[in-house]
Amino acid sequence: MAKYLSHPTLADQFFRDQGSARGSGELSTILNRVTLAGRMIANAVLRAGLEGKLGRTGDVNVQGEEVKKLDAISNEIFEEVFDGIPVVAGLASEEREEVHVYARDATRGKYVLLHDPLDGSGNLDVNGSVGTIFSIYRRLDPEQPATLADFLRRGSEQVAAGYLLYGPATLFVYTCGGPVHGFTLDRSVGAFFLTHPQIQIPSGGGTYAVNEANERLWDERTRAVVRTFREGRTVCGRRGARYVGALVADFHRTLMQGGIYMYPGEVERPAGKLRLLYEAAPLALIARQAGGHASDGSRAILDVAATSLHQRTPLFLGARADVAEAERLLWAERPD
Ligand code: FBP
Repeated sequence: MAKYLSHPTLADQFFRDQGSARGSGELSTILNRVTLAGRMIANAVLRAGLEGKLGRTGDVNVQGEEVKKLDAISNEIFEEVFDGIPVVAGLASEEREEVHVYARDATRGKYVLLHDPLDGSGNLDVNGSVGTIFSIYRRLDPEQPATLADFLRRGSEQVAAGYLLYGPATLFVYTCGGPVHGFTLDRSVGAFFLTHPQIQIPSGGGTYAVNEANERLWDERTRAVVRTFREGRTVCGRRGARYVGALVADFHRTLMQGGIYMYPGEVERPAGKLRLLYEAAPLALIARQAGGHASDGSRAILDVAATSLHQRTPLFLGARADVAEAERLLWAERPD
């Protein structure tokens, strides 16, 4: 057992070892840059109250949502961190209407990265957990300059995806299409160490997470689904209720303990609130690789081909049996 190292396995060495079969090492470089951006955002979140960076910028983003100061700062951190390396040709962000293509030699940059730089930012001013979600694709034609087509993809084409969770500890969870691995930040040395290798979603137990205050917005089928989970009448058995209000935090609990996260469509907003490309699809890849599933209520999230950058989707995400039960209830002959 190491005497001084927090844990024997450092994230950057782990990425290289895992990627050695792939050879190029470019994906490892990108993942290391994501953890760098994550450490910078974790620090910005930690110090925001001390540096007057809580609250709003006064702007409204493409989503029609008020932008928090830390939303803008986190997005700028990503743009700066990835500007310095040639392997990423461009970024797409919840906070930017258009894709951000780096003005340099177009034949470099085999990859593009999509991200929600600060998910759950409504929690910031109350010191709640928040997160970052990222998704990486190989470009369609690296010989050509990056275009919107490189970003409008099907989730099953992702070469890597994951998230950072800024909670009591800062965690980094990712997959490159194989197992899901989790790392914990040792702030004293600024390094991530492997603490959760080969994560699998437990098949039983856990929680159901949904904003039940939205019940008035749902159709009867959706109300029946949530009522069945609330009353413990699903085929999976009883689930406790938890709702943090940050997708990353609610999903991480589901990944570790089991159950389901739901953000259903609404009568007036059938696609719901969450975005396909940089919220649902990356977490859907994590869920699948951890033995779980993600659905929009009828289709697997990973099968949905994006047609616009900020398109929304209903989301049922978590243990395979729980998501299947939600789908069954949504399409049952008549709501009970
Ligand atoms: P952003 O904060 O990045 O816009 O993410 C959307 C989100 O905050 C999720 O993290 C969270 O699960 C959900 O919205 C909460 O929505 P609501 O407040 O309507 O329950």
